[in-house]
Amino acid sequence: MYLITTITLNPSLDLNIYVDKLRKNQNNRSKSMKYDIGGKATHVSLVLSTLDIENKATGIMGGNNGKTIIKMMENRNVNCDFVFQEGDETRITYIIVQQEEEGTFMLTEPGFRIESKTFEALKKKVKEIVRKDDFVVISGGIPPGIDIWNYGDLLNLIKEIGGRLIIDTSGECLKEAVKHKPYLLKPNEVELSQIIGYVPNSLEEYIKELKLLNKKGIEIVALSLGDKGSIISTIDKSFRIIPPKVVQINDTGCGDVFLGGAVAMLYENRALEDVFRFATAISASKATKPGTSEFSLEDAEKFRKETEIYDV
Ligand code: TA6
Repeated sequence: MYLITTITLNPSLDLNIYVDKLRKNQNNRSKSMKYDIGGKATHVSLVLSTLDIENKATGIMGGNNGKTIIKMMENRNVNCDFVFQEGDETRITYIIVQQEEEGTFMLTEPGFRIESKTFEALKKKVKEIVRKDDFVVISGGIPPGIDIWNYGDLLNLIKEIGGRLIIDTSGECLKEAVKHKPYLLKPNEVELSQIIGYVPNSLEEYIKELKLLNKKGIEIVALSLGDKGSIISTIDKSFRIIPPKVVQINDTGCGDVFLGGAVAMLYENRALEDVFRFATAISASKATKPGTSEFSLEDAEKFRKETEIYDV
């Protein structure tokens, strides 16, 4: 059986700050604060490990923040094997969560500058871990010090080994990812418009563009429409998914947990509709939790039954 490797090039320690409502030019006294595991491919590993699906989480970490994230992940049974850059500190992302109304405010830092020897060490580690037919999930952007050529090199390396790329990214990285024909690509509407050069204004236009990506060799395109759900497209079929209505507490990490649910079900060779029904349900569960990496399999089972799917 193949393994699943998740790569987070620019992880983050998230600090969730809970306030009644964020008010400008006032002292917003937080009601509580909570550190949590920042998303991206780390969240995919959390979902896989929660489902007892073997996987390995790697990427680049630094300092006490990096050690804190790894300890939190290992406490949730994730097998971590990160490259450490001495003397630097993994960034913190500040997420202000309002309790009087829906919606969060996120403040991110760029992350520390990656030295070339660090990136070489990561590529060496990927060569050691990844085998032919393994799923390799790469989520998020690239930190300072890693340019788009380095990113392309990493994707090339994985394809040369025969790994199946699953990519969730944006901007220049997304354009580069398309060139490497990933097995699964998960853009949102803004990210899709970045690669096609315009904003589709009908479901038919979206389907046409997703099919063009399938024809370019991308097996599965999962277009995220946020809390409106998603459109899933392969060469043979496409369907629209409508998520259940939930009371949203903190939407941070929903996209990453969605991808984790999809990867888990793909690994178990489920039918495509079941793959993304579960992905939608576990993502909905994440939205109802106060942290950035929290979800519940029990809630996901309930939400799975409330998720609608129809062919388009
Ligand atoms: O996708 C959610 C999340 O990973 C948060 O947990 C927070 O770490 C943020 O995104 C980081 O975003 P960035 O685009 O800066 O990597």
